[in-house]
Amino acid sequence: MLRLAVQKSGRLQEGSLNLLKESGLHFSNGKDQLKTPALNFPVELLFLRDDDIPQYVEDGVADAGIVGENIFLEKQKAGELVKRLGFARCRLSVAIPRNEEYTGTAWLNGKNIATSYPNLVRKFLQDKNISAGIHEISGSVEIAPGIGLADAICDLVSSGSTLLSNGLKEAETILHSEAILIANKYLSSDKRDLLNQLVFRFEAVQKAQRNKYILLNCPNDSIEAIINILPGMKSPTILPLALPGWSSLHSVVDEDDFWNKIDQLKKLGAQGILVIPIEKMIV
Ligand code: PRT
Ligand code: ZN
Repeated sequence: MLRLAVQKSGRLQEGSLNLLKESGLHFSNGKDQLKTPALNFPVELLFLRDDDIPQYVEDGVADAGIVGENIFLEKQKAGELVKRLGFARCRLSVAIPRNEEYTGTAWLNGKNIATSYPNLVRKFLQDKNISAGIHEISGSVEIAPGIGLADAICDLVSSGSTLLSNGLKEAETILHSEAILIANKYLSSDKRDLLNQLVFRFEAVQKAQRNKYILLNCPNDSIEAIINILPGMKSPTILPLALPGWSSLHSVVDEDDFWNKIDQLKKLGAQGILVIPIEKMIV
């Protein structure tokens, strides 16, 4: 049985539970309990505050956990970063009052920075050779300059609207973060094996999210050119249409350059293009 820590409630919870669900794991009614076993895979979920997850993983109370990279790096607990999970993306940034003119990191010399991330801020200041005070607070960091508690803050930003509504502007980004899977460094071989199975499923889900299944009709003399644009996994499937001189071509396309490819395909005479989500993808 692998014990996996996830956030009890908050910004990481939905993404974590969705990933597990899409990976085929079923749970009875997780959220209100402290722990719950999966009904069809030897995993037990522990519901914890995100700040506590790195410690639990270091101690081996949890074998693995899903947590923000920001928390993992800040807490400085022993643990292995197993996989980036691509959700709960944000950045840890230094922000200053909007009416200040930011002249580069030297602006921070002699200033006071309020943050919930003292270790990451200290490291940033050391790397940049800046001497500034760090004022550790656990919440509502963005109000610190306004009430005269600090000259600047360092906090997580996603849309930037919290900074805006508190009269602040982003000056430096010190970390880009997303949800990550971490694990205890000394798992038994049985647990390591379960973790690998879980990672294999996560990867199948992530690959599927990045790719689309594409079907189109094309004149036979365009097939070769279209195969060059849509090489697919091994190679595309070609099926003859009832209409002579035409074929149906099925392939997989990466979502990122999807629109580019659609334009090229249309130029080659492709018609009836269908793009369909993929649920799981194992290469
Ligand atoms: O109760 P618990 O301790 O478990 O939860 P928490 O309140 O400490 O954390 P929570 O749920 O707020 O965030 C969990 C994780 O989500 C963080 O550690 C990050 O990895 C990730 N994440 C992603 C964020 C954000 N985006 C985010 N925008 N965490 C916090 N914020 C906050 C930020 O602190 C600021 O107050 O949102 C505000 C800024 O958002 P914008 O959109 O206005 O820029
Ligand atoms: Zn927290």
